[in-house]
Parts: sequence; structure tokens; C-alpha cells
Amino acid sequence: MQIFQEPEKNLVLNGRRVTVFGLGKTGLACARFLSNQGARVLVTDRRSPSEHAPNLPLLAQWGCQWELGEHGERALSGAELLLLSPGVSLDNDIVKEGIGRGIPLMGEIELAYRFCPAPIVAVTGTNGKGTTTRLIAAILREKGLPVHVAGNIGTPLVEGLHLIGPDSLVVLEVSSFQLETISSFRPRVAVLLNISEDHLDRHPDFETYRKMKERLFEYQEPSDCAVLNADDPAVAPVFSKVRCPCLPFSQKKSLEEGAFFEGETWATSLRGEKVTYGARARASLSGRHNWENILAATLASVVLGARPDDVQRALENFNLEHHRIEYVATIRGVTFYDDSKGTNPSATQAALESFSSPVILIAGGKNKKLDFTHLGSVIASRAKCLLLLGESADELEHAARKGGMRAIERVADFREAVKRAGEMASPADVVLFSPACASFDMFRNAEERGEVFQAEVRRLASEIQIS
Ligand code: UMA
Repeated sequence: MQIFQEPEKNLVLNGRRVTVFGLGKTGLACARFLSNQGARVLVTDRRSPSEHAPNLPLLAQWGCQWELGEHGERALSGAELLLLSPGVSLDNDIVKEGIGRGIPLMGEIELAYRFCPAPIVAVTGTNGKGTTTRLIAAILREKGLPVHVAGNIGTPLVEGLHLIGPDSLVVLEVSSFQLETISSFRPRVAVLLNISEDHLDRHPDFETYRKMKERLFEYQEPSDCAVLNADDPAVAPVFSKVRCPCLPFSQKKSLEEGAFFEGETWATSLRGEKVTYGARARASLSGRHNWENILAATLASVVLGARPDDVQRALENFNLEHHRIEYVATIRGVTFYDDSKGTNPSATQAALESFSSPVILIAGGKNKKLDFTHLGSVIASRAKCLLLLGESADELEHAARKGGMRAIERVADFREAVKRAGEMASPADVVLFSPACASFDMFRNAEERGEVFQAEVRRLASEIQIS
């Protein structure tokens, strides 16, 4: 089954000298793909050779060269294409020098797109894009379509290209970092969930970050489709810019065309055909932010032919991502939740708002130059107590005090945080770890941080059982 006809878009790489910037998941997958295509590859990473020891035999096996510990002149000399990992900024001095010399540049999403034989459904947004990507994939799989999931969710698209055929459908999570380096990437269905402050340590200001998200729609054509949040003022300017039909979704109003709530159910209305889905409460996801994800995922899937049964079955069997308001344990009537992937203030706000019981919030980590003022008021109105750790503890404390929060304590690490939360909580309370910050001050990534938190909760549970 071929849903869309794809235009010719292959890029000749054979014999071309390509420099790959960054040797993480993306750089490694690109190096392999590029050398398989006959390119002469040099990989450069600012981290030292010892930190990359496990990858060097692979690079050697693929015939790649490397320059580690810095990005130097070698990265540019003779280069005919620069391939950037998402973590490498266009502001990097050597990258800027390369651009100045006129060397073409692209990111992994653009590279993979040029070789991807299947249509792409792409999802972006500040929060919920991983959940929505997985939801769309789950619904389309219920319909029986061969779906391939990739992108910011954890697997570079280029890594699985050999698994994708013309009959497949790719569901791709795309970040602002990845959108920075596209030059023709055209998703046939593009979903924008929401935009709030994030990554201001990479983008100079909110408007630049917002515009980066808009780039998802830049190369769409009239036969494509855009799914947009009608409730988010930061998304509003996008409606007038897209060149294809816009399908809005809203939790606040019913719409002639789009997805929306209707009493106790939700509905889609497309080309005059209205379909109503099961009761809201039946969905295995709850909370305002998850309804945003459900409405968007339903709409994107229905555009691709999913039926109400496919949507309902997928929702009933759906499990949320790990470290996204993930239930960990109940200890003496107190429930512990891990939201380590809540790495910005709006994610932590959504997590706090999804509980009606009193919440003891554990927060803090590496701030991405984001403003905590509004979150401070939300914490004051929703949390019973705030336990802070990590680099941003001072900033968060300042914002929470300004918002009116009084019960604030500092903790040194997760062992102390969990122990202290356990001591303070009463039965029926919730202990929520939702940092509002990145993990890089203390951990390699948000997953590792969440695992440490969960291990401490399990330790507390076993100590209490023994005593
Ligand atoms: N590096 C340099 N020079 C630089 C910057 C980084 O050499 O100037 C090197 C680092 O030393 C490191 C490597 O680049 O060795 C890391 O590359 P990377 O940061 O691009 O990370 P990858 O491992 O390739 O993972 C990336 C995404 N990471 C980022 O966007 C930071 C992953 O998203 C994504 O899952 C993966 O590609 C597959 O597509 C993570 C993420 O945090 C989960 N994303 C952000 C978010 O969700 O908020 C956007």
C-alpha cells in the first residue's frame, strides 16, 4: 500500500569527503551509513579518545577517520559536506568557519530524509512529542500498517533506513535542534503540540526557539497536512504560515474541522464527517497534557485512514513512557512518581496539575536558561513541600519563595531527597520527582537520573519492610 508518491531526492555520497560532527548515537549511525554509501568519512568530537574507546574499532572497521578532543582545522580541510549531530550548535566556531568557507551542511534528519523511501509523520512540540509519536505509531499499527518509529525519541532515523520500505510509514519525533539543520525535509503529516520555554541555553531567545519549531512546516506542500494546537498562543502564528490544510485540535472549544472534546467523549470532524470516540475516562492516559497528545495523535492517524476502533484499542493498551510521571511504588499509602523527563518548567507544571492529592515535589538539576517565575507560583499553589537539589536549587528556591511557597528544603542527593520526602509525607500524599531542568549537572541523561530516583524509592520501600 503506497499512501503518498515520494519525489526523487537522493544525494550522491560516493567518494565525497564528509565530516560528521559529534560521536553520540547520531554521529555513529551517520558514520556507518555514510561509509556504506561510499563517502570518505571523518568524525570529530570534542570529547577525548578515551571517552570514545568503544566506538573507535567500529569507526576503523567502517574505514572512517577521526579527530577527537576538539573540532579543529582537520574537520574542515578537504570537507565537501558537514554533517551535524543535533547536540552540535550552528554557533560552534569551526562549524561557523565551515559555513563561511561555503561547505554545504546538513543534519541527520535531512540526510535520512533524502534516502527515506516512505512517507513521514513528524511530531514536534516542547512537551509530549515522545508520547504522541508512540501513540500515533500504536494507532497506525492497530490499523495494520508497517510503522517505523525514530528520531529524538532515541533512535536516529538514519540507523534504521534499511528496515524501511516504500509501503512503510515513518513516525518521527523531531526536536528544535534537529529542525535547525533541515533544508528540504518534508513530512507528509506534521504535528505541532505546544511551544513553551525550553533550550534557551542553545537558542538565543524564545522567539528563535519558537521559529525553529515552525520549520517543521517549511517544506510542506499543498497535498500535505498540518496538525496544530488551537489553544496555544505560541502556536497561533503558525496557522497563517503553513501552505497545506491545517487541522486544529482543542480542549477548549468544539471545531468544525479538527479534534475536540464533546461532553464526556472526544470527536474528530474531517471533511464534514464527524466521528465520536469512547468516553474520556476510558482512555488509559489522564491529565490535561495527555489529552493534548491524544487529540493530536487521533487527528494525525485519522488523516492516514485509522478507524475509531484502531484509536480506541491503541489507547486502551497504551503504556506511558518511562520517567514520564511514571508510577514507582506506594509506601505506607504514599505514592511515588518519577517524572525525570519533565526537563522544563511547563512539563513540571503539567505534572503537578495532574494530581489532586497533596504533592511533595522534588525538583532541580541543570537550568537551560529558563525562567522559573511562573512555575514558582504553580509550586506554591499545588505543592505541600518542595525539596531541591542540583545546580538550579538557588534559582528554583528564589522563584518558589516569590510565588509564596514557604516549606522548602535543600537535599544533597536522591537518597536524602527520597528519605526526607518519605518522612514528611502523610498517607494519600504524592511524592513527585519532576526536576524542571536537564540532568547534565549530575547525570549522563534523564533516563539515568530517573533510574537513580527509582532505585532510592525501592531502597526506602525495602528498608520500611525490614523495620
Ligand atoms: N558534541 C561535540 N561538539 C559539540 C556538541 C556535542 O563534539 O559542540 C558531541 C558530544 O561530545 C557527544 C556527542 O556530540 O559525544 C553527542 O551528540 P548529540 O548531543 O547530538 O547526542 P546523540 O547521542 O546523537 O543524541 C541525539 C539527541 N540528543 C540531543 O539532541 C542533545 C537525542 O535526543 C536523540 O534521542 C538522538 O540524537 C537520536 O535522534 C535527546 C535529547 O536530549 C534525548 N533531546 C533534546 C530533548 O528532547 O529535549 C532535544
